[in-house]
Amino acid sequence: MTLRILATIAITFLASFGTAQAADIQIEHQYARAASPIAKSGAAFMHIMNNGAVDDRLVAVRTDVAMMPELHTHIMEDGVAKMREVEGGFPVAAGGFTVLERGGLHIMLMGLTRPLLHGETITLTLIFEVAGEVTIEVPVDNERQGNMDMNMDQSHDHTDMNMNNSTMGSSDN
Ligand SMILES: [Cu+2]
Repeated sequence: MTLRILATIAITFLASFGTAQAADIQIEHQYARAASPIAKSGAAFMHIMNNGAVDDRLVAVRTDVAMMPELHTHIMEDGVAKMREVEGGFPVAAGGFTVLERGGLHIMLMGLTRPLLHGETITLTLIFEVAGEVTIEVPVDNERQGNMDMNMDQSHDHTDMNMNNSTMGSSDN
């Protein structure tokens, strides 16, 4: 009897691995911006929630507004803030979330095919290792101040700016 229950649990557990899908990924607070109308690149920021039972990873982005979307982070090198492409993408833990924000992880829209005009909406297709493709609409907000979204968001508790905490456990709700 006990074995039978264990087997059932095991099968359910294994099945949950195979069924991770786009529905498990939830995007909130997304916006994009460009420093100026003639900027050759822009960036997109958002909160990525993983409601699934499997750790996932944002591995690539596709969009018609940029020829080379890249996954970037900021690092300090000799006291100078620099951007760097993140090999392997951004992890999003099962039941957790990852914050893309100014000064931290972000989607860099390299080689803009057109200006990012304030108030318009662009489309990004986020490609996850497990969940597959998630296509989202992203408003262009060129007036938003850096990290202001931290204050506007009462639903999550991420007041710590430290990048090591950009991927946290299930502390949100
Ligand atoms: Cu960048």
